[in-house]
Amino acid sequence: MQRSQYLRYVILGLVWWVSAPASAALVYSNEFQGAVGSEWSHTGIASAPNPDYGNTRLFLGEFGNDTVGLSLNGLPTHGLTTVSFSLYLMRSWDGNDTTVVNKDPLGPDTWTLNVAGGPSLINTTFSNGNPAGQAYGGAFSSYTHTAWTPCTAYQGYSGPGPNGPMKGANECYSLGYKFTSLSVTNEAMDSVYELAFTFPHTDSSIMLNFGANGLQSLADESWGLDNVRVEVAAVPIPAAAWLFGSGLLGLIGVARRKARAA
Ligand SMILES: [Ca+2]
Ligand SMILES: [Ca+2]
Repeated sequence: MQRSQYLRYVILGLVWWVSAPASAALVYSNEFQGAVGSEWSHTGIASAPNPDYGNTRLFLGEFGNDTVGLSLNGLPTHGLTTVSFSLYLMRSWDGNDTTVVNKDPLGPDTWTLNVAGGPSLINTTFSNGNPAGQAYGGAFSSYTHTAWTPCTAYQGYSGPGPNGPMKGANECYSLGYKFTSLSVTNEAMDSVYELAFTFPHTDSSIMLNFGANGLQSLADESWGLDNVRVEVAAVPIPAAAWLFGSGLLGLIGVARRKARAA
């Protein structure tokens, strides 16, 4: 093979490699409509009481100040991992409220997700109506899995916290949970957030820890998970690689011109 022909193949190979899309592979999904496997540290299933669902909207829960682990092994070679899920928040989450009632602080009511031995993906507070507001302020996710209209509650919030209760929630009052205390009776109180995180990860196994802290009892504040998906992908080729690649092509061009001139 002539050197120029060889160079052409190298260049074609480089162009293919740089322009090949990073395809994602779904390695795990669970809608919790059946039995839960040993990949989960907690296997309890709850049913959203909204009668519109006919008791068929099942999810992993209910949890309080628990750490709920998802352990996956045998992942294919990858550079990035994405975890996405529906977070169900039931009853009177207090967000940023630190008021102490009967020696018991109402909050902050914190929810977290981290990768064992890896990054913390979220560490925030949520409020299902407490006017102290919440730390989470994400925009509505574009991903929705039900016909429920995205919640518009508290859009005109002007309270003390940075974000109003239920800011960024995809659903409000849709699960059918009710809360009763000294001041309210059977008040609808729940929200659903569609969350997704992508992070660098190369190990063939992963342990995801979902958790909450600062909560009162389950009858007062609880949470659950649904529609959990884990995907892995190759690292997309960044702009720097394009520049490097085009620089390399330029160098090859110079080398060829020199070879021809010699
Ligand atoms: Ca479900
Ligand atoms: Ca609380």
